Amino acid sequence: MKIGIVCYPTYGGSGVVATELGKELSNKGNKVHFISYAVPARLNFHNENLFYHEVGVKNYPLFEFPPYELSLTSKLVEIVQYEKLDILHVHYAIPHASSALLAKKILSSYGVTIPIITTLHGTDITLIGNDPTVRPVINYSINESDGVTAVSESLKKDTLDNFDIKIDIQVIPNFINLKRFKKSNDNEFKNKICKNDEKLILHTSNFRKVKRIQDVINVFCKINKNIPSKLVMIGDGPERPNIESLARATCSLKDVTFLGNIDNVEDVLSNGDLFLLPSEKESFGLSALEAMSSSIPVISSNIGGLPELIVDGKSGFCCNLGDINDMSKKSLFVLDDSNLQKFKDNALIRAKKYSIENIVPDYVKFYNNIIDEKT
Ligand code: GMT
Repeated sequence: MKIGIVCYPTYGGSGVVATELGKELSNKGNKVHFISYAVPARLNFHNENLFYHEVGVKNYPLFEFPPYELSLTSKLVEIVQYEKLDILHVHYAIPHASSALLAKKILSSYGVTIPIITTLHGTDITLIGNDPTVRPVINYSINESDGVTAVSESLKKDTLDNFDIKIDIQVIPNFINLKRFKKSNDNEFKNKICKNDEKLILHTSNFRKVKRIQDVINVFCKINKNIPSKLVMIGDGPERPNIESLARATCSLKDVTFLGNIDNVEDVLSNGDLFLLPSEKESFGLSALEAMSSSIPVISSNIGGLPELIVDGKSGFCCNLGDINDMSKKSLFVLDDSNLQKFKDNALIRAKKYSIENIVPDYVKFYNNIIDEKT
């Protein structure tokens, strides 16, 4: 199959899912063409089946804003036509699905048919979906796609509840490469941070408000009062300065480390004891799955897709949003030496359900059904 993938190239979960999907499909012999404005962050390997096409945006004095969507549309028209793609898989309704739909119309005027699959990852539905400046475009882009997937039952429900949806939405969850995200026995990273055998607590995100990172700090402070522990924060984003100030004001600074964005997240996760994800919205929670694959139990909020992923009381706990006391209490329970190994084992068992080998074939089946139906 020849597949075009359109995604955000940044560190966010949607870009990671799109990139890992494309890499796996190319390993299976499909020709995969990534189309974006920069090389996707995890597109760090190459084989003869992988291609990247950059969308260049020209800005003329006439335009107050650079017209990215139009450049993307034109690039899609070019690549579908000349690479003879069988299907376009776009991640996010706006602007990717809306651009792809315009490209499809243009291509049909040349006699070229291209089915469009849109995957919903969350932010377009749960955060910006109700904004009247984009709502009609999101609604239209979902309904006019040839196939639509959502990354959790919760996101599917939110989409159906908040939009006027006429198309069936298939749930295909996030997936994980268990060979890459795995517990390591050498403790190399942990030994550097936890010199006195403290417990290693971790958080990864893009430091947006919706992640409620202040809860991570506050929960950690309570853990730290009871158990010798260190907190390592991975990622970067708008809230980082506020959170660093909060950490300085409330915790023992020598116990909190901010790593920023790093490429080798798996090395840090490979020695962790507990992962905190107290988000206000989380349509799936890929970072929690990466932790669980590394045998790390997760304490999270009970919102979005998190309760579908984390088996409460087994691979971690899902607590009420913002309930710092409950999150701290449950963290201490998990970290207790008589419980920790069981939670770690269960986290890995749960992650195996979402292995790349289990989930990617669902996308392939979905592509084939849509191609058969629409061409
Ligand atoms: O979590 C983020 O802020 C990044 C965001 C994105 O748009 O890349 O992630 C979303 O998609 C991921 C992949 O499907 C999901 O695992 C995340 O839960 C989802 N984030 C939110 O819903 C906030």
